[in-house]
Amino acid sequence: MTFDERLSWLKRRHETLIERKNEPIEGNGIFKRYEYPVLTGEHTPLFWRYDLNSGTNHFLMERFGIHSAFNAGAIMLDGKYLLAVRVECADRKSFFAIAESPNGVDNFRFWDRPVSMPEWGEPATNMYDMRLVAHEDGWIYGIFCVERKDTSAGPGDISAAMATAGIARTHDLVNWERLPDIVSVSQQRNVVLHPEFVDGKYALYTRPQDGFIDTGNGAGIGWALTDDITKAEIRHEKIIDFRHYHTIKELKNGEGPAPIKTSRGWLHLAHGVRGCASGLRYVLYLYVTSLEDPSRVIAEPAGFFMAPEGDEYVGDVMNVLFSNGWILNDEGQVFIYYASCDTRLHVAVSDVDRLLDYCFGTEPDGFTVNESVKRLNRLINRNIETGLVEKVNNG
Ligand code: M1P
Repeated sequence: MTFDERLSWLKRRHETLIERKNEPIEGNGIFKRYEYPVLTGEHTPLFWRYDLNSGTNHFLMERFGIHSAFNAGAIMLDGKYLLAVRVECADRKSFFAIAESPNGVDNFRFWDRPVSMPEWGEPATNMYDMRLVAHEDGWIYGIFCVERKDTSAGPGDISAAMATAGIARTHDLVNWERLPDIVSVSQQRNVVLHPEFVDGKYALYTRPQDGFIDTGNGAGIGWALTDDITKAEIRHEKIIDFRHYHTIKELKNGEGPAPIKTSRGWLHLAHGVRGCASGLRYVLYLYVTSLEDPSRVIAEPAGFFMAPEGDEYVGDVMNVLFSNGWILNDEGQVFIYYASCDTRLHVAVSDVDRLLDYCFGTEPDGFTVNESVKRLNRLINRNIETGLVEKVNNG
């Protein structure tokens, strides 16, 4: 292929990928997955990856490797579905880039430039998993994990790292004002800002962890209030959603996007992690907290809401679903942006009524096998008593 032929081929392939229509797949009645991922590394603009000048790149080869696009914060602005995507380069660093779509399920196109996030303190080695929140104070906040080398580790330990919650605010997702990293005695990842003031303070969902990977004594998703977001501190942290033995969140859990306010409570999406022979398994779950006290859990259905399926099992970090973004549109539809295996981003669509019905209509975990069987029998009994089992069996 000549340079020009190859360029046309690349352009055609890229446009076909971006304009590909995405169709819903009928499922469990709680949400609908979509046929294709909404974003992958290949969705990034060609001019990010290729030097398009035949004089300096006569093979038209990639000059900047982009590997994946996943874990995205999400927000609706001016009728557009916007994602603050974690884009990972071939060099393992990830940066944020905004992608927009007119309908939330396909045609996601990256803005021309990645986010230039101002530094605060020691430059970050890596940044990821931004939670976008339109706060009632009028700003849009992004809270994200800032990873830096742990310089206190021994000389041979080159993997030791520290996780801190970075925070920045914006009105347009282009110009960002970086605020001081959130002060906390423990390391923090998966920190999320509650969209409203609580007792006149900013409220944060936290995830205390003793180490960079292990949560150690960190017992679950925490809650902390802070007076001033321009120098936010996690001082008194109470755990609101606990890890628990032999559940989907035995090893760790973490808040997903900021919760959605509904008539029956704050609707939360989170991830739970357990260990198994093949490593860690990340799944998504929902819970609801009280409108009067957003730190009080009032519903938590047993088990996972979403777990990897089919191709979603495979990728850089196997057996992982992770979400840090969802969008509620004016019609009450909820667009859940979830990533599989730290590799690509998907969407599942549901609505508030359905998600609440799932949360309040699904019994909680009883923590023993007998309780699970009793729960199943209660459902079977209801179906038998209403004559519906016979009806279904006899067509
Ligand atoms: O690799 C799976 C996920 O691991 C981390 O999440 P957590 O802190 O809850 O373990 C994050 O690095 C996340 O980005 C990643 O998807």
